[in-house]
Amino acid sequence: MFAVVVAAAALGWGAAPASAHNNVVGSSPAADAVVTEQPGLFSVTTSDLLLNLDGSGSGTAMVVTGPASAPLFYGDGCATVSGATIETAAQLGAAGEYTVIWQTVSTDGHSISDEFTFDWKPATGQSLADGAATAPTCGTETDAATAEATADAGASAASDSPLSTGAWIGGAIGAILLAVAVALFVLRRKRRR
Ligand SMILES: [Cu+2]
Repeated sequence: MFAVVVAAAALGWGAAPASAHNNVVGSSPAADAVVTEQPGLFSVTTSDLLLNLDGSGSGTAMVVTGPASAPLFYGDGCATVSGATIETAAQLGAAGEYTVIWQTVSTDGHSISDEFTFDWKPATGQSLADGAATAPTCGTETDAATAEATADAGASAASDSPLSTGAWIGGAIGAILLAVAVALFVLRRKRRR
């Protein structure tokens, strides 16, 4: 699996101009797919290597949300960068349409983000996750624990409106800009030597 990703990254690297924006070449699950078993991992593969700014995937985030009627959030919001691919782990909840929202940093240093949807029709015997009422922010365990407690509390907690996906992306873009600034600063220092 890892070798395939690396090979795809190498092909993308050779085919695309070095300064180009990465394009999305695929995802797992595929966009608009009907999914019947817990995928476990969700990924987006792009046409070129992604910037892994500090080696820990800062500037990259993914969240799985759904179903459409009363969206909850699944996973911890953390995503890992591997070559041209980003991925996150999550267990899905009730059946319905789910959206994977993601963002990462293109080879040229630009932030790229998008989303795709798929249809979750769990086969019998699939265990379903509860989901969280608020969007996860990777690395803040306290927020995640609070969100899960809120979700468990049920309908009475519905007044805590979930963070909109726009606000979620907006907050993370600030982190990306900072990370890019740091990366450029480090690159300049290296060139001077
Ligand atoms: Cu670009």
